[in-house]
Amino acid sequence: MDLDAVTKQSVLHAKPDGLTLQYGTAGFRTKAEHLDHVMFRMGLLAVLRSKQTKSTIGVMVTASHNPEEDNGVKLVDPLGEMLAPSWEEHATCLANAEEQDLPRVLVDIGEKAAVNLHQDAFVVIGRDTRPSSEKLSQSVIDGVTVLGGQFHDYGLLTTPQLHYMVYCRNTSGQYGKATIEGYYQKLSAAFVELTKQASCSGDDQRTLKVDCANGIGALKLREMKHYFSQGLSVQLFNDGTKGKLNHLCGADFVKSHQKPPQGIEMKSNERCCSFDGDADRIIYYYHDADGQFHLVDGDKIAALISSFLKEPLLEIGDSLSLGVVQTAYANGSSTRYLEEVMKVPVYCTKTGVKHLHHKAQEFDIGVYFEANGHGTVLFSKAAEMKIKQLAKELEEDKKRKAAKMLENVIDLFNQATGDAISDMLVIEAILALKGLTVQQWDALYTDLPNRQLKVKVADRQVISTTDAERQAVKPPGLQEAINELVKKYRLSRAFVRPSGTEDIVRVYAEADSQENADSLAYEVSLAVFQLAGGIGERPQPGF
Ligand code: NG1
Ligand code: ZN
Repeated sequence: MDLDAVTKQSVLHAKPDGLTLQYGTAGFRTKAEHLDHVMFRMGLLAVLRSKQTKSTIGVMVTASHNPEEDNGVKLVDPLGEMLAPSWEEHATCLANAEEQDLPRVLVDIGEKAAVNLHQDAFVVIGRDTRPSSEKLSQSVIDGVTVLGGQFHDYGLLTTPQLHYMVYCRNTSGQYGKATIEGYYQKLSAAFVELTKQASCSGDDQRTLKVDCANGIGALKLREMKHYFSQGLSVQLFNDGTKGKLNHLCGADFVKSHQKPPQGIEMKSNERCCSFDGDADRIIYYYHDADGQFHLVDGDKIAALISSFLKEPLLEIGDSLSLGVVQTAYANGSSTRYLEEVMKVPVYCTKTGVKHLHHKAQEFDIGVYFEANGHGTVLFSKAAEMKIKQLAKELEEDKKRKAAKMLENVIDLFNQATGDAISDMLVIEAILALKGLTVQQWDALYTDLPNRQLKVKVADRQVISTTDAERQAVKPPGLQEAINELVKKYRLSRAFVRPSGTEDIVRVYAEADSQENADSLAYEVSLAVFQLAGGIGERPQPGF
């Protein structure tokens, strides 16, 4: 390591005094103007990680569903996964090191992680459409270069596309070609193949309105739609030509406000969906004939997909294990439906896809979705090989067809991470194959009314949780207070946890009616405010 060069370059990406940031569930995230030094240093770290793993590492510059003024950065590990936990710590140390300590911290990480500094390093970089992203990704490149790493800058990409590139490069192209055309071709071919078996349904069913959150999803979907146009026609809204990123639109807005985004024309019973700002989340919704809005969220996506998968799995007669992974935010009705009606095992992990992804790897087929629409289906290598073999060998026509269908499903899901585009194509294929309308899909079960709120506190780390974040163990008295409040309502549940991406505490409540879910959420917010050091205005009732 040429530490002198690092020191010299680092001055050009100086850390503001006193600023400390934490590598959270989605990397670093804050106002864009505070991130230049973090980007440079993540370039440095990516080189070390690449040398240590002897693999290509990804760096994505995005703040996902957060406001346009924010930005963020996260590293992508060799198989498309989130960065390993011990390296998250290295990332936090490196980002917070004062200028003069930077060389020492770098050497320290190198030693602790036993990095062979003579190894070559290769880093791939992607960014979203935020005005700040181009300059910030240049800072990443400066960091990579000063440590002698090689890089490829993909420029504008969705987050899942960058994960895909990393995965392709580290599996010698076996998973797919590490180019944007490679991504379009792989997914579109699987989609077209899968939907071939659908009996032709009316035109109506094969059009989808997509709210792109004024983000990168619009650019990429516009390029990609020609590849699958024979199977599906998508109409793009909030495509970034006028509105602001994630402002009054996008998956996060729709899910948390439980209402349609601005800028989309919805006719009754028309199927619509929203991506978030970096296109790794997708949420569906529609207006019924009475003008009532219905949200079809990540939980219902998981329900649709797992019920779809059960049939061909049964048909091929091979006992491959299927499991669904959720978080505490999963609607209680969805968990009940999956366990009691679908009879699939359901597991709950902490919030953040890395936890879900990890758990899902324990199954032959692991379906994981956060309620907010981030998720995918993972097939173990063994399951994939078995299915591919059966698709070739099986004599009986029906069985072979089932295996072939599963084979296409494997190719259609982004195996590296949750991906709005890939998930959208899977969902559209299932609806077409099953001849289902969005209303029929929605009717699988009825969501319990729920409400999510945010509370500002002086230090959100005063709250600590257990049982996959469903119980608060600190501060004293908080869980007892929540238990008492929950008892007042029917079919109720509530929990609180410090956000991993924002400086707030999140409150979740569900109950038998919207009114009750709202008042339970409000009462729990008050308890948090009082017992966990609330700051600013006290929570107010009503929404
Ligand atoms: P935090 O801020 O830790 O709640 C949010 C989402 C997560 C995940 C991350 C990363 C909720 C309640 N939380 O995390 O599910 O998507 O952002 O983007 O939706
Ligand atoms: Zn996102």
